[in-house]
Amino acid sequence: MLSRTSKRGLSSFTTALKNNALIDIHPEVAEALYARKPVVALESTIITHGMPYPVNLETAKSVERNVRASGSTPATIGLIGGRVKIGLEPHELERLAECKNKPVKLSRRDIGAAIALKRDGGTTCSATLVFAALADIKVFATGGLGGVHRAGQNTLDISADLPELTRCPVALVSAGVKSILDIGRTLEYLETLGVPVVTYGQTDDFPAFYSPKSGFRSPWRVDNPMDAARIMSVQEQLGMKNGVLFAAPIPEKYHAIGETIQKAVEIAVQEAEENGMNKHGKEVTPWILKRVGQLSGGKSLPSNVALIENTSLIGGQIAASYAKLTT
Ligand code: PSU
Ligand code: MN
Repeated sequence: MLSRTSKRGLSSFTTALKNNALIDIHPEVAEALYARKPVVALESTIITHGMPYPVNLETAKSVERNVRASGSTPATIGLIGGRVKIGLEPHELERLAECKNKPVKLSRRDIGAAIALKRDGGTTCSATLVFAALADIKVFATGGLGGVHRAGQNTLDISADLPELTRCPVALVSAGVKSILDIGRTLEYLETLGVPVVTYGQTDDFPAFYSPKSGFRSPWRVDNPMDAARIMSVQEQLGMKNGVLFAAPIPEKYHAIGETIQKAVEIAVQEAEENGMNKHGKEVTPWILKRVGQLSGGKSLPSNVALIENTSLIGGQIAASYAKLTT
């Protein structure tokens, strides 16, 4: 892993990135990293597979704006024609959002093949964590982390996002995990992996994406960006290689509608089981998300947008606090 912790590390880090045959780091992002300014990674599966066009494009732009508003530099990560992009140009963001070149959904296992075969791709949380860690980006904001699917103890459908958090020293800010998943088992599995789970806000509950409460308690809670940054800094000082999950509940305005959406979630999950959708690997999550959108009469989309706008703001604040703490 490249590190910017020493002067020597700093120069070898930028040289290695500049000379990397596979990765294009956006000049604005490279400059911020070199100057040790705060940077927030953003994923792109939510653009290619998580939301319909053009809401996906508008949301990708608004989360970048929120990161900037909090004093950090956004780095949306994705694959364009087999090149890893850390920071996307507007035309690249559009290309992914319009799905012009049939972008694939990329988790860690897909990275080598998709680059070799020159594909476009949306990076899931797992692949985004891989590239954020490579570039020494400390914070990553998204909507929902993947998790253990319902009946995952039988199907073994457990998102690659979870083990990735053991390998990448990155703070992932999400609105928890979706109630399409088995939230209790997801938290158990994160405990087994040794990944800290911290609710960000005024509650002990672990949030459930569309709603602020899952009924499961988070082991830890912070309510300001500096405390979050301190947790990251302690782990770094101890040489720990794992990340942290900060779970920020959806804004209050969307709490009531969360209950309606939950009914759509239950129906969608049931349908997925009945038609065997729950056995089709990486298509499961996009299929259920789309179905929840249809069943809720489009009500789930504004909630999805709002919660990621919220996590991007918080992610930007945590990154800014971390930079203050460590420079
Ligand atoms: N949650 C959302 N929208 C999404 C995803 C999760 O609300 O688009 C994406 C994220 O990129 C996450 C991935 O990493 O789904 C998890 O997919 P799977 O369950 O196949 O691991
Ligand atoms: Mn899966």
